[in-house]
Amino acid sequence: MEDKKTLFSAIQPSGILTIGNYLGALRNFKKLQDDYNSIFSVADLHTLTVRQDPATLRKNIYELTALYLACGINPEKSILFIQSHVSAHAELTWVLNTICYPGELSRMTQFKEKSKTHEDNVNMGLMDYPVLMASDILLYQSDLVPVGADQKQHLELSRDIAIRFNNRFGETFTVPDGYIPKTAARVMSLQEPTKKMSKSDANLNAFISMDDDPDTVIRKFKRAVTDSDNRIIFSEDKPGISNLLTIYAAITEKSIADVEKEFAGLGYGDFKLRVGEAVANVIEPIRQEKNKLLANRDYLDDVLKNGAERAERVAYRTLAKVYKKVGLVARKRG
Ligand code: ATP
Ligand code: LTN
Repeated sequence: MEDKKTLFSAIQPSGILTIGNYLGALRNFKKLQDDYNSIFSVADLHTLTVRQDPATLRKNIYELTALYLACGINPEKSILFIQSHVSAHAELTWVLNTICYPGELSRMTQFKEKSKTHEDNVNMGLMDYPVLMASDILLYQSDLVPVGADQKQHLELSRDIAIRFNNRFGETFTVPDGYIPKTAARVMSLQEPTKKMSKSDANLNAFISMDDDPDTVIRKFKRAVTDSDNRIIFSEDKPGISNLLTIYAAITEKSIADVEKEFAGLGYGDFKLRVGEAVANVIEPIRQEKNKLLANRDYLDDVLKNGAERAERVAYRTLAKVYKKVGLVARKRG
């Protein structure tokens, strides 16, 4: 690999991605990939922590792979692979589990939230989720991890785990930094703008999926919840309007202040239409490209095979180092 810093990120194939995932994470991956040795993963093992229909999961893994590529991840430069194809992720998780504590894991906000939304299936994997995530990051000696704001706490835990291991066993892991975008790090629901936009929301009008066609996008924005006055300004007491301004600013790459000026005096109806059109303009070509790629399964398999081979070389080097540091005996080969 070239002498650049390393970037790692992953997304769960837990459904069709939303514009929250796109603006908060995926879009930044493309922007950063040239400046780093970049590694992107389809976090399929993470997805198992909530109940999945096996056939749908299999489909979503290819959907996400095609979406990464359609969003501009270049497999010639960056490594794109499926997490479960590199078994070192699960193996390092085992070792890191032995230096992590139930108390710190049960305190994680995401664990507490998901324990409520999936109260019929609060399993060990759900609690261990951040340790697997730390393994993903630490295996590649990652310097930078771009994620949305909701992953900040998990990222901090990854840093703590790296530091804890290094202190106990000697310098082993790079301590990673997070990269959280300035705008759109937390895109909110269109129906309940105090809640994060989520691909698993039961209300389909609450999120814009990267698979929505332009008419659907515009219709969903028209229905977006606003408020009763009619000023288009960014303000804490106007979560609906602020969210729409944020989405528009992020998608058009303008500042919030410029966007406020652009819309001054406009009615909410016209404003929502303009936001919808801007979003549709950006995501429609991505949707078309993704569908083209999905039709070529051999190509996707080839990219993933090559990605896993390249990822595995780096990952096993780190895993061997870890096994040695903790006192395991290396297997003799040949
Ligand atoms: P789930 O709802 O299935 O738990 P998720 O969308 O929260 O999934 P991922 O698909 O793994 O989780 O998230 C991928 C990336 O998208 C992460 O970096 C996450 O921080 C980011 N992300 C998720 N939701 C949003 C959002 N509403 N706004 C901005 N970024 C987001
Ligand atoms: N938990 C992340 C997805 C994820 C991830 C990672 C992100 C899994 N492994 C490693 C960054 C680095 C989420 O966004 N829900």
